[in-house]
Amino acid sequence: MRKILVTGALGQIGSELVGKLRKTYGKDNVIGADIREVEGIRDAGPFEIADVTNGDRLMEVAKEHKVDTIMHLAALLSAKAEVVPKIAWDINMGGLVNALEVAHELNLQFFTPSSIGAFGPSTPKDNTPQDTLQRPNTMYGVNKVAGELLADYYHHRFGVDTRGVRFPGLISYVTPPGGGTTDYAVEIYYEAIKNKAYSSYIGKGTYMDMMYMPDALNAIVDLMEADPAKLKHRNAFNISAISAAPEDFEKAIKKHIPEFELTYNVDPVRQNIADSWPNSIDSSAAKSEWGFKAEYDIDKMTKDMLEKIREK
Ligand code: AKB
Repeated sequence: MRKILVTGALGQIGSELVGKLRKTYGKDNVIGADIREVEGIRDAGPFEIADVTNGDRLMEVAKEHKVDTIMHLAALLSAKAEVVPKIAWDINMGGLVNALEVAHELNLQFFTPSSIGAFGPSTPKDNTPQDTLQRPNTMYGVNKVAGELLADYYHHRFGVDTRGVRFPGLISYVTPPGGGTTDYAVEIYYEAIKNKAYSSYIGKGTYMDMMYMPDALNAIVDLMEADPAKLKHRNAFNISAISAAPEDFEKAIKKHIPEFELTYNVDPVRQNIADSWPNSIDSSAAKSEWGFKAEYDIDKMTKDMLEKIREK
């Protein structure tokens, strides 16, 4: 049985991943860690306060709980990182190297997500290959490319079992994202139900990759359980389920809420970031090396999102 430490446990991915892992591996075998605490969090299972920029604290928590796996999720997202680039560097890179050091010293299996943000304006835009040009022009992108390389380095230099995916924009009804460029694709559902209207900060015709959270969580577990002998890549598998622009969400939502109205009020900062990212990425390496598959297309996801938000 695994014993897993999850950093960023209260974030968009962490708050759902911890629950899924506890169902799979047992409640006491998954330790959530975050920089803050919320009421009742310790009733659900083990939880520790830990700032990932403090390597000693991370080591202490990992040793105390005798974990064999670390899933390092704590990070600032793309739009927020443009507002505070130096802080983003400290958290995204400082936290990552600390988590990798813990994995190295304690011989832990390691997961951290990269992102479509690791690509830049000179990357091929359509069906973006697994191995291609990566010259991002955002702090988040610089962090993600450096992170992919660093995790590869810890694998080939020290033999750490590092693994990771390039996540697209993740859509979920549980914990809202904060500070991302793809956040509009979550907000649009809440506003569709509340106001039957949404004003998008991303312009018409701007395609980006997206994925529903259940597919993202399955991808993490499947990759971590994959036979290492089959992995040619390790830390930056392209994975995607949906390539969509705001008007595609509008069309899908209108099937359930015909009066829904989409307008545009483009935010130049987030639009610039979106324009530097691919329209669609090629997930074939993830499919062939560890069997990645996504269950949700935009219509299936939209139906579920609207139902679940209404139930809330
Ligand atoms: C963001 O928009 O910053 C994230 C991502 C695609 O990495 N959702």
